[in-house]
Amino acid sequence: MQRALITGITGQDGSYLAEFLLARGYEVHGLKRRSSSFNTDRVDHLYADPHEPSPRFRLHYGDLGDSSSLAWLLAGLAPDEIYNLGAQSHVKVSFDIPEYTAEVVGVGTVRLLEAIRRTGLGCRFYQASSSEMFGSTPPPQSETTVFHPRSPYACAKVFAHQATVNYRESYGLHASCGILFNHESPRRGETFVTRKITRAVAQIHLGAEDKLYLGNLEARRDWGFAGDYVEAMWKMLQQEEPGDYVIGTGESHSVREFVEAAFAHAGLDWREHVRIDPRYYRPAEVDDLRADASKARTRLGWTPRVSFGELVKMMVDADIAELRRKLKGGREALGGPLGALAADS
Ligand code: NAP
Ligand code: F7E
Repeated sequence: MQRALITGITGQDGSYLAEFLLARGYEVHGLKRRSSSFNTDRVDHLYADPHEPSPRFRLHYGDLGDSSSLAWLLAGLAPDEIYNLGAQSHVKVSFDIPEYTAEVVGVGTVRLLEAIRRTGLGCRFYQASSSEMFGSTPPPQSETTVFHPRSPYACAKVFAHQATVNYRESYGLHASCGILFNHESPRRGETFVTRKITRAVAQIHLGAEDKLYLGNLEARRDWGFAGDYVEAMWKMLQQEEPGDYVIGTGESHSVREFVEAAFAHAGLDWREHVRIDPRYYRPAEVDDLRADASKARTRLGWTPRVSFGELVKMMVDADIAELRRKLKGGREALGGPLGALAADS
């Protein structure tokens, strides 16, 4: 049985990847941070009783800021594949906490690579690189496009990316970087723009809210479905030779187009509800991202399945269904107005 370790297993991608690997017969281990409140919502459905003789899904406390926990875990588990998805992944927040972001995203990756090297594991390694690394370089962006990062998050991802390439070249590690463009789902964090929009649409549709405050509506992103993208991560590690791959749909849309489509799907006119609040502007913006994923298509045989329109509908429908359930359950639906909830991101 193949054994995988996933950092960031409690995040959006970690949860889809864990499901994907379990379905392929893997034993899946995940790194989980200590938190004063529950942070395992996205993987609770995968929980296996640790008292069972050989549970195929296990979580372990650890942190990308803590080298010894990483080395100890690797030595004890000896995984065949490691997926490094853990990160402070919010671009706007990285301007507020740049040092922490660099520590977790950048140095955290080196900690993991160094733990692999020093324990002498012959495992395969996946690094979650990002289209944010391209920053202001115009589209389409491919594996050979120059990086021009525009945020502390993107700078840290460039460092982690280059460190991964360096460990591959220096020590022969089977290490691959997936340069993934934005990917979303009903499990997307609530302060990323797509989910912020679809949650607001659900609230407005069901009469729980009236306004949505957003920042720059003109930015363009290549949005795909997270469930499709975790398959590409796995495919990279099944190749005989490691390498770097751009993953995206090849189609870009503005934030405004996403807003229009989401409100229209719920029968609403977005102009009546959306307001601009400059607090959501970033010190430096990434204007236009669109993937040239031809290498992934030809070498990995990977193509996305879910279209932009299907993604918007999937997310709006899921948020409406979730809010209906909460309202029906008689619980406090959201704990405050949307503007307060989404405060600074
Ligand atoms: P996400 O939902 O924000 O999940 C991030 C994960 O990292 C969570 O499990 C989080 O734990 C964990 N984490 C944060 N700080 C940590 C630390 N100090 N030590 C260990 N774990 C830590 O992100 P995602 O959307 O799934 O993205 C997965 C990875 O792909 C990230 O590296 C992200 O930067 C990268 N990426 C994402 C996209 C995208 O569009 N989604 C595109 C390109 C690259 P908690 O649950 O406890 O917070
Ligand atoms: O912003 C604009 C904002 O926060 C998208 C992360 O997963 O993808 C993600 O980073 C765009 C930006 O994602 C609001 O200015 C307008 O232009 O959803 P986002 P991101 O910054 O693209 C990359 C690939 C990653 O690697 C990251 O980890 O939307 N925007 N108004 C807004 N954005 C937010 N969050 N909130 C707004 O109110």
